[in-house]
Amino acid sequence: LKQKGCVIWITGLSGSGKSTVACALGQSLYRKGKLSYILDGDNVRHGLNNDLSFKAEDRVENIRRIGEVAKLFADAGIICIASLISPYIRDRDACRALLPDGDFIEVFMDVPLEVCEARDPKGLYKLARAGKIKGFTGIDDPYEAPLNCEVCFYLERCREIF
Ligand code: GGZ
Repeated sequence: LKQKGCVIWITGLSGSGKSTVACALGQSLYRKGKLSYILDGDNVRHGLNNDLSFKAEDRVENIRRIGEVAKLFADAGIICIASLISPYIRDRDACRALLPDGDFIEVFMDVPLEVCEARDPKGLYKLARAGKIKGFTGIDDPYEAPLNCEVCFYLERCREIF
């Protein structure tokens, strides 16, 4: 196998375009003959992580498990694209620390809350504002933006893509 594995970790608010970028990246890698696999927080929460809620300690565990699985994929020579809110710097850094230097590429979807909220693809912000979802990231739960990410998608660029 000629391919070397790595982890591309996409972080950002709900509705910031993580899954869209993950998908586009997966397709682009496929066209180049590279094997990749997407671990999407929302999907993994239906299976492996279906015992976890959105409380802080469960988010920590969600991120930890996805980080460990992503490392297994990278060890197997696969480009693993992890796409989850992963709101805490500490936990993203812990996932980074699992991999050799340079093998963890952090991608920040730098889209302001107002823009994500205006998009509201699943109507979740509306429910959160109405108090029907408690502890929604960006509304009444924190999001810690990366300080040292490898790639940053700024709003202007995102407007072009979406
Ligand atoms: C944030 C929530 C919540 C709360 C449900 N807070 O846009 P989506 O719908 O498809 O993606 C969000 C997804 C977040 O799961 P993650 O595993 O990525 O989160 S974390 O990394 O923080 O563990 C959103 C939906 O689940 N969702 N309730 N309270 N997002």
